[in-house]
Amino acid sequence: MQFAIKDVIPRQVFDSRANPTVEVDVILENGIRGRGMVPSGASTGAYEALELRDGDPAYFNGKGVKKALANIEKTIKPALLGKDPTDQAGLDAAMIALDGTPDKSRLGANAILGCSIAIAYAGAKARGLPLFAHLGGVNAKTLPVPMIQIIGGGAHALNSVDVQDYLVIPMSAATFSQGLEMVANVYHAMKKVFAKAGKPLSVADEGGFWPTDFKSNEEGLSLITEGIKTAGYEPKKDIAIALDIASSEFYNSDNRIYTFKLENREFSAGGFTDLLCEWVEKYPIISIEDGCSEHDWEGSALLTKKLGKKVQLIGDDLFTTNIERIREGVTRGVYNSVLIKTNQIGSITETLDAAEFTKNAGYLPVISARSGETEDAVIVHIAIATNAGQLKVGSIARSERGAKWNETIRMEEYLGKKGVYPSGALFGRILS
Ligand code: 2PG
Ligand code: MG
Repeated sequence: MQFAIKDVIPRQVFDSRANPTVEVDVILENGIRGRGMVPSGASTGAYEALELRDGDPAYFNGKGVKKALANIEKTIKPALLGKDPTDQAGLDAAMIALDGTPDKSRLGANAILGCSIAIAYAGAKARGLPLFAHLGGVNAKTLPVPMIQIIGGGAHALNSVDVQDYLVIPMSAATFSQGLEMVANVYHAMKKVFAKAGKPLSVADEGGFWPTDFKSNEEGLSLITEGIKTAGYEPKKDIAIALDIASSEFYNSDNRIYTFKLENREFSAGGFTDLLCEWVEKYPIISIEDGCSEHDWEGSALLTKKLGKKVQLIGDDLFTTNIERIREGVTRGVYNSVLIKTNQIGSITETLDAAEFTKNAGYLPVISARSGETEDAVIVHIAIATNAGQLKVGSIARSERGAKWNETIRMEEYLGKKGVYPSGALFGRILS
């Protein structure tokens, strides 16, 4: 078989935070090569699949991935050699069975995912198709509405603010490119807004602005609203704000308290969800991710009761791209949207399954990058393959982020008139 897998070559490379990560090349008999690179989170959910690190403090603070590489070499590679790379579901299932644990802790989710992505690229090339078409079939054609970080905080900026991501979503753009252009205009306008406010800046992990002297978490909301106006847009109608509160990072499960360290304030779930309601009243917010902790189902249900008809409520740490957890959320009526991250679950097939399950449940899937990224753009193809409608990548600046936005521009061009762009209409149900 000229398209059979002939070789699997794992190596350790570096991600955008200079941490080691897994890269895998899958090579076919006829020389075709597919390459997978594995991203890595910082504010990771407790229920994520296991990222296998070496744990040797003398080597990259324990973050080496040599054990994952060895698992690929010794256990995964022999199972893949001679196999058909277009059988994504079959090969992913084989790797999952070889691991045999619920959280991929034997071989490592990073080992399995690196191979899974490389297989996907090799399979697409073998079929002469762009990756999204290989994974999604003939009706894969929806370009994602971008969700783009303007200010980074939380674990991505030494906790200078408690809220992790202040992002924007273009609402009135007619095409993906136009939406990106609008966000780029806001990004540049923000430089003026920060200069006027006299804010010293650094760069957060996902390429967004990192203001080092915020006095409150709310400051980011008023500054971005000003940035939207400075760029010539009408807040909410043209460009809306999205937040990733990442509140698991500052929730104490023992006393069930949320703490904003920056402001020295403590909240019960009731108080914290009230604060989020106040922000929604005052600012052009359309989406809130992880408004309550991954350990706080009751708070999450309360937030849904208060805002579930007005705002997209995304579960990231709460759901961890895991169908069992998404099912629990749907059954409890918690949130209305799911963040989908490849390495939270650890294979392409399970990622596609999670997106499909989310859509079938009537929730909105948002395909997402991690804070530690690479030049790989597989998530763009997953977004189009699943017709998910939304993509969250971090900032519009920095090349590991640009790799995704630029790949989407290319796919928009490739799809041409066939491409569909959902625009702000995507939020019709929750805006009504
Ligand atoms: C998140 C991501 C991206 P991390 O929380 O959604 O912003 O961060 O990859 O660190 O989990
Ligand atoms: Mg998140």
